[in-house]
Amino acid sequence: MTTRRDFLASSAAAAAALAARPLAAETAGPAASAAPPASRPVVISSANGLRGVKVAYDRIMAGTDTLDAIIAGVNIQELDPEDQSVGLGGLPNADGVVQLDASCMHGPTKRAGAVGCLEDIATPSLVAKAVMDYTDHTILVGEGARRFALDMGFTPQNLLTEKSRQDWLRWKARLNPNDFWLDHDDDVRINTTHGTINMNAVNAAGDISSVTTTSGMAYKIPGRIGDSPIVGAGQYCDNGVGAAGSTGRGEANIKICGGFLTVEFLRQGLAPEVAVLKTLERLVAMTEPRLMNAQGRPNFDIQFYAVAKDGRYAGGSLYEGADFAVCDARGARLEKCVYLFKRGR
Ligand code: SD4
Repeated sequence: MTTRRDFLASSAAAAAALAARPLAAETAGPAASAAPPASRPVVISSANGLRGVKVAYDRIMAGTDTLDAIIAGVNIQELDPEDQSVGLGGLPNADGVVQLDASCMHGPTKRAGAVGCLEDIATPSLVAKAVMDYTDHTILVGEGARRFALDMGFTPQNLLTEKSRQDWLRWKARLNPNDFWLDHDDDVRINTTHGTINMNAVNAAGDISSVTTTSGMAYKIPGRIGDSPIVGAGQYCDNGVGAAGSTGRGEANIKICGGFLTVEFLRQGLAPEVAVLKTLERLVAMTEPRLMNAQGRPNFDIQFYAVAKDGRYAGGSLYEGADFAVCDARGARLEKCVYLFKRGR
């Protein structure tokens, strides 16, 4: 059990570590020493999981396993047709087909499961868990993943909502001014919603799980999978250390195995807010010049979320302004991510 004094000491150490390292000058965010004492259980997620962290926390308090609890949490976004970045209603690929990715890890049993390019099933997080529970494999993709899901009793449905179909048609029409599609709605912005949901939890006994689920990048090339179904990138969990996951540009995360890397930084004893910032630094160092803006910074954003076994947690974003969701004994709320760069500088 981490005492308040232990936590403040580690927060002070984290602040000192931050000060000592060559992070970008404006590295900031909520002061580490302002963080409340760590407590367990705690559930954290990307900001769109605000409802989900509460559901997961309540289930954990009622004795549900951490992975079942957080999957129930992300199911809310997966089944919400209004969330155009996850599950039902997700924006489709370039062919107008919704293809979903998800992965999960269960700390106590050291197991993992994942699906990529899954069609017609609204809850890929549950299919990923079924891969984990019922097969000796880790990742199933495409038609094989779909057939597996049907065999496991999942119900197929059309995941392309009317709203997402209209958004896709608008994107398609504007692709090429010289093609035979007429560009309607000139004043309407093309919807390239970013989203994805990553959720991580530690219970009172210190058992940990993680899950990430997404419809991936809007209008992606058919067959593309992002970081979400890659164990070690989109999420990672080690029951002795902690869990971490990501939302944002998956192509950037895959190259640094960001979920795994963040957990390794926790293993080295770094505080979660330092761990996520160091992962972001590595990501910047691995970014190709073509993706850098005039200031030499990535022209995209990405977030990492981390929870340590003792209940400390943090969210980190490349750019200032991102929130993440937390639920613990103080209730469900959004908190600010620490960040590497201020916007527009
Ligand atoms: C992906 N990481 O497929 C996901 C997308 C995402 O906000 O998180 N968008 O690359």
